[in-house]
Amino acid sequence: MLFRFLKPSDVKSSEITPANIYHNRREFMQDGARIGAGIAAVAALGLNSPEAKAESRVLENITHNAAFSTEEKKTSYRVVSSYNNFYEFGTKKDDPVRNAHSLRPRPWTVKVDGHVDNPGDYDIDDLIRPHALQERVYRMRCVEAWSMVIPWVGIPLVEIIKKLGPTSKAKYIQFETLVDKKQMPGQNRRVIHWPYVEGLRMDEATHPLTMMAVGLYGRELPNQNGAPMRLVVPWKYGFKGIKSIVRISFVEKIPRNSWKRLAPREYGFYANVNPEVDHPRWTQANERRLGEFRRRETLMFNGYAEEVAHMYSGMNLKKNF
Ligand SMILES: Nc1nc2c(c(=O)[nH]1)N[C@H]1C(S)=C(S)[C@@H](COP(=O)(O)O)O[C@H]1N2
Ligand SMILES: [Mo]
Repeated sequence: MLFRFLKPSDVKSSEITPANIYHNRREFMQDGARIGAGIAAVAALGLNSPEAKAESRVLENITHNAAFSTEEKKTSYRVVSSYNNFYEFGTKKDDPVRNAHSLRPRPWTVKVDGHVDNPGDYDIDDLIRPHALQERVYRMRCVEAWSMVIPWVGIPLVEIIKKLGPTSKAKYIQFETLVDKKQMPGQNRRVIHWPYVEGLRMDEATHPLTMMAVGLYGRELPNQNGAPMRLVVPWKYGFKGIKSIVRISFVEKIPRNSWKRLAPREYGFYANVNPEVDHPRWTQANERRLGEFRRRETLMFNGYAEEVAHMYSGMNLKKNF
């Protein structure tokens, strides 16, 4: 039993099962039996820290969107919240869960600028609250060839875009993460250029699958998953899903996203999941779903080809990787 740190008596079932939506208790609390040893060790380490035990707040009035959800087995909450990439808190997978307690997700202001009718400084609650929260279970695929299935809570990004009103000059949307060395100690090291920057072409940003997430498993986002709001684009590699967003800019030119800026031969702007285009240092043809042993074949556009392939027709995806 690898998860001996978390005893069932530590958490009452009424606290871990969101009252408003159904989640299988086994998915939420799944023990280490089916999880590979390395991952289990990381997850156990994470859960042994006090902050990992403090569950985030339950979100009210969430509608489960079955039409946009996979029915594949969800990755357990403990793995989703303890095996993370979030370089602002360190470069190891278990750094974010151990260090992200210093992030303060409220109050939280988002600056909106560029080619847009309604620029300004928005309180996160004014951006999100007018819209109905949805739960969508998405397959997520990291560029490092591991994958998860995550029940996100959020709103379609297009709802925010409609409210902000981009002008015809806006061809791309660009996002930035908070820069604050006190809250994000990993920013004391220049492992990547701060702020973390990501972006989407406007048709990708307004695609109905693209979400601004504020929660997972029926609760507010744990800090290590990008509280209080982060992007979710399920047909792209995970690095497009920028966390803890403080700025949204509507721009004419293609954004200079962080990973492409750091290593342009290895990471592109589009970052569409594509089993036919390998990373220079490893294959992208298959992946390890966290919690499973046998590797899976990676699907074109992470299995969302029917919904998104039309946006890239006529584009050379080997060149535009
Ligand atoms: N600001 C910021 N956003 C980020 C990252 C990061 O280091 N900093 N890592 C990205 C990568 S590589 C991945 S795979 C996903 C991981 O999201 P998760 O930890 O919620 O699963 O976040 C992405 N968003
Ligand atoms: Mo990633």
